[in-house]
Formats: sequence, C-alpha cells, structure tokens
Amino acid sequence: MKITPLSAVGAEVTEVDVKGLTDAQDAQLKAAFAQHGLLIFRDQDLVETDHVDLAERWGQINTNRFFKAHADHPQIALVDKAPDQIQNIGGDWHTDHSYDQVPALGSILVARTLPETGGDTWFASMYRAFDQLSDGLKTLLLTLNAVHSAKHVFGNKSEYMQTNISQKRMSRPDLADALPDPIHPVVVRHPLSGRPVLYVNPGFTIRFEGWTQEESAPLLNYLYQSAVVEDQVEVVDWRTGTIAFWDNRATWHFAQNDYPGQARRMHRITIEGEALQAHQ
Ligand SMILES: O=C(O)CCC(=O)C(=O)O
Ligand SMILES: [Fe+2]
Repeated sequence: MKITPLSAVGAEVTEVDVKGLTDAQDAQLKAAFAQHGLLIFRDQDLVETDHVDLAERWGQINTNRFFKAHADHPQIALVDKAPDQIQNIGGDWHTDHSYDQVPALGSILVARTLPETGGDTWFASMYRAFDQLSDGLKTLLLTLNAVHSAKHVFGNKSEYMQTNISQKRMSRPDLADALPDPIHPVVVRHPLSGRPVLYVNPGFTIRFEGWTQEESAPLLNYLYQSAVVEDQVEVVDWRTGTIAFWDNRATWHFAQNDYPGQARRMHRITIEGEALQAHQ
C-alpha cells in the first residue's frame, strides 16, 4: 500500500484493495486519515456490501435523514444528478452535519456513474484555515462558539430543499425544522489529531453565539474567504474506481457542477462522530 500526500489537502492511497485490508494497513490508514483529513483511494472495485464493510471499520454508520437512500442498502445515500437536473448536491463550500449536536466524523463517497469531463470535488483544509490566521484573531476565535443549523438548507423554507423534494432526491424537511440548532466551539480540538481546527462553514453556520447574524457576517465571511485561497484547494478528479473519504471536522468540500446534460451518481456512507471540544 502506498500513501502519497496530495499537493494541498489529503493523501492518495494506491496499491491496495480496500476489500482485503490487513490490521497493519488499517492502522496505517487510520493514522493517515487523522493526519490528512482526506484519503483518495484509486483503482478500487467494490460493491455496495464492500462499501458498508469499509465504513464499519471506522465506526457506526449514520443513515442519512434527508437524502434518497439506495433501494437495497439503506445505509447508502444517493448523491445524484440526472442529465435533466440543473442543481447538484453539495455545490457550495460546506462541511456535512455541523448542524448535528454530535457531528458525523466523515463520509466515504464512491463514484458509480461519472460525466465524461467535470464533476470534480474540491477540498479545503480547516487545519490550515486556522493555522494561517494572525495570533490576535486566533486568540479571539478561541473564545467563541457558533450556532449551526440545517433549517435553511434541508427545512421547508429552503428553495434548495423544495427543488430536491420535487426531484425526489431528498425528503423529510420537517425533521430539519425540528432539529435544535447546536452550538459548537469555533476552534475545535480535532478528536483524532488533537490539533486546532476552524469549525465554521458557509453551508450551515448561522452566527457566533451571543452575536447577531449581522454582527457575525463580516467576520464569518472573512474566515470563509481566507480558508479557500486558490492554491490551497485540492481538486479531486474522479475516475472509475475512485473513493474519497473525508473528515468533516478537518475539511470542507465543494462538488463542482460543470457537466450539464450528463449524469453523475455517487454512493455515500457517513460515519458517526463524537462530541466536539473547544481547543484551549
Ligand atoms: O458529489 C460530491 O462530490 C460531493 C457531494 C457532497 O457534498 C456530499 O456528498 O456530501
Ligand atoms: Fe457534502
């Protein structure tokens, strides 16, 4: 097995079959995941049950509440774009599940149908997003918490959700509207590496705790903008046999929507995480 760091974020894993991992390879992958926050496996050949087995090596599966599930394997969420659909899923910078009290660890995404060109996924490191800030701003952020929510994305009032419901890609907006909005530290002690990580994101963070949305927006926007400097973004191209496994606490991702008229189908399994602690 070969683990090669990528240029901006993550590492590429080759010369291994994820269906037959030894305990030693498993330990090596867990260390690489903690260090890099993103593993891109190439040249894999796995069916749905192999995907489930791989995910279970990392933890308990979180069955998605909103996405359409695979008909035979409900633990697998379908991340689909049909040729006649305009909107894709995940087409902006975000990290998944920050709207949960105990956010998911990450997801394992397997390519099933790919467009001829395009459909890359971009990743950004939230270790780097924090590390590059000034000491003054770091000190302030270490004292702050932020409120996150799913309502504006997966709730009844979301246009994105209404489109997805009409296209049968998502459901259960009432569930999103009923979720209590969690409060998480703005700088989290990463559960696997112990390093500080910036834990706000454009998808689901509403405001800083104790601040209004208007007061929060300028600083949040500054953090968002400084987190995705062009040469610090990893552009992951999908090929048949590619699997991406990302850490929701250490990275953001952004699915590119540049393949009009073509289909793209991915299978996603999400793994439960743990409660987040502030980095002191
Ligand atoms: O389709 C992709 O590349 C990623 C979509 C996304 O945001 C997700 O599956 O969480
Ligand atoms: Fe996502």
